[in-house]
Amino acid sequence: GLVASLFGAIPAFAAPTVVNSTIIVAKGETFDGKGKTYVANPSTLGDGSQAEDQKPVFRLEAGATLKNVIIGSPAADGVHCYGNCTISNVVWEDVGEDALTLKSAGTVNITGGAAYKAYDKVFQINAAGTINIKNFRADDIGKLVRQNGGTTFAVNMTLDNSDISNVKDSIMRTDSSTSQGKITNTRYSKVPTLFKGFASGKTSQS
Ligand code: ADA
Ligand code: CA
Ligand code: CA
Ligand code: CA
Repeated sequence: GLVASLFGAIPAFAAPTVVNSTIIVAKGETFDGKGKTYVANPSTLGDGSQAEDQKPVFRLEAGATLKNVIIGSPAADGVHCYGNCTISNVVWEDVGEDALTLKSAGTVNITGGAAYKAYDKVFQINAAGTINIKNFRADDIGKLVRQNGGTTFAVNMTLDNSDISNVKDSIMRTDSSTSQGKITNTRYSKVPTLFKGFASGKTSQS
């Protein structure tokens, strides 16, 4: 009927897809959400609070790509990357425990998209590697990138051409003397500290 065809024609009005069990993007595969919104089932994945050990909405195996996805609320533990992953035009409307975690060594390339309302961390780095963030927006967050507290492996963090506002702690934080942070061409508003915990000479900003 008329109502059904109107809803079909206007994707912005589509109901979110409730994810009951983690969506796995296999090695080397691409998941294209085509702009749809995905939310966690709070009773199976997690309620998006600060409780640890919630499950991710998406799990990316090595070399996988996630694109054109909106992660709504609740977001549980967001996205987990097991090795290299590509994140393109992914928006976290209300980050859960955190937005994305690097779970095993690799490079995370994040281009476009945004993250909002992260009580603490947006990108959690639990393994050695690189995180490159470009053309991104973040607002109302604790930290943009946090290398897991107390870890000493090397993480290379870059942020380019982005817009970051209303940060409680810092943009990039580590406890590792070998990690590096680099911020270029980025606009800030209400960001108290760009870098925390880096050794001298390991950060740059221009
Ligand atoms: C905290 C916690 C870690 C890990 C991390 C995460 O930093 O101490 O053990 O769970 O969160 O990956 O969310
Ligand atoms: Ca955590
Ligand atoms: Ca939140
Ligand atoms: Ca987490």
